[in-house]
Amino acid sequence: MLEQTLSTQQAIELEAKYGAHNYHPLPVVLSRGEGVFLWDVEGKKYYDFLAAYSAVNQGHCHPRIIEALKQQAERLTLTSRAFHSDQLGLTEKYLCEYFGYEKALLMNSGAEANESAIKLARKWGYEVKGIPQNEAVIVAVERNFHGRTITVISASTDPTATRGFGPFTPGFRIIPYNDLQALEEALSDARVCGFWVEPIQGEAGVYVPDEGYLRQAAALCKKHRVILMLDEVQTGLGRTGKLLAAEYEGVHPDMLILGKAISGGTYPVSAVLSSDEIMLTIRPGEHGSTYGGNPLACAVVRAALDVIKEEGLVENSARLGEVFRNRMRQLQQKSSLVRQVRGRGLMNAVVVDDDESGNLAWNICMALKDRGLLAKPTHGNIIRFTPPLVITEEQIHECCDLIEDAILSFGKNSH
Ligand code: IF1
Repeated sequence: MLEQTLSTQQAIELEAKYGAHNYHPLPVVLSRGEGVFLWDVEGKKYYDFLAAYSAVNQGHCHPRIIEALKQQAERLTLTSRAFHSDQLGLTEKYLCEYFGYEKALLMNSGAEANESAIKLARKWGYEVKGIPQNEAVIVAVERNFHGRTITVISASTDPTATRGFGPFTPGFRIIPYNDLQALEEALSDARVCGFWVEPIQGEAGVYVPDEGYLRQAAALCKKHRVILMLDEVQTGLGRTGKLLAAEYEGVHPDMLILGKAISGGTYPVSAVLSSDEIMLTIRPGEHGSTYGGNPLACAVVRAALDVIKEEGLVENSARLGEVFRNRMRQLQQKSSLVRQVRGRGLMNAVVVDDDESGNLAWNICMALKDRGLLAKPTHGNIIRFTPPLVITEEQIHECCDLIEDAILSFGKNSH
């Protein structure tokens, strides 16, 4: 079939007719991306302020990463783990040295990395901590988001993520986020093998816990011999102004879960990094994945992580995150529609004065789209702003001007 250029309407209709309706996208159909920019099928240009939920920290179609993808794609893309490849060991070593761990397990999606983390924590619980078989408990927190698979959503407190998908996997204890007393109490149960948490809750709407929470949680995990399982799929790789959000608290988690920007938005890759003691509890034939650690994924990961270091994306994220939040706080003074601004680095959210319907947040995002900036609300009245980390200060100011203009166009400009 000839490559036909679809109109926005045609593309949306095709998806409606032939695709699962598991998303409610903004009515924009994108056909090209470069750096912080996206173009729709009508050629309109946008700033991308979602960056595919932090998978495109390096910017769209980064030439270094695309080149690595192309080179490897013409050599060898998949052997399966039935055989070795010349890419996997190199990449496992690269990841271990990059983040300071003894072993890496490469998977494909963030959910799969979290599933693998659950299996590792349980196996370690039985074989090393001595928890009775099938009694291991993993502690998770309210408003968590770790993916969409059945075991992962078994720990979810979000009815939208769970309704109609039961029965669920047992072995999870849910406690409030940012509550050390609840954590201490939960960890005193000798059957607990892991504490599974995001350093900053992304999907819930960029919830930053109190200063010290993560550090004291790590200390409690050590005291109770529980694995600290940090899900940095979204917060990792420079997004929050540090290579890992855990660094704000000087925490080096026993188990680090990565995804999204680990491959710079070019190819699905995820990983669990941990110690020999934990990783080696899984033996040959006990876990795997057809595409896990494939040569193409490996080549892309090394290029994607090189880019983060060589282009100073962590520092850029920290610096421009401050600039962005300052601009949003100035806007808060001008408009009663802006209820709260929160975040770290270039992982920010603006809470608008909206009812739970989220109509205002949605309409603001539509007004932003008309002005050439793409963002999407989460949980009704929270608009997440997470641009690629390659954005410049000048572009941040231009985008803040667009955001200000859009929000002020909804009236209620003064308190
Ligand atoms: C959707 C959310 C963001 C994640 C964390 C694991 C995963 C994610 C902290 C799973 C994935 C994505 C999934 C996507 C939208 C997006 C999202 F709103 F769903 F929660 F980013 F906030 N841990 N988040 O954020 O990784 O399996 O998707 O590769 O499912 O709607 P995945």
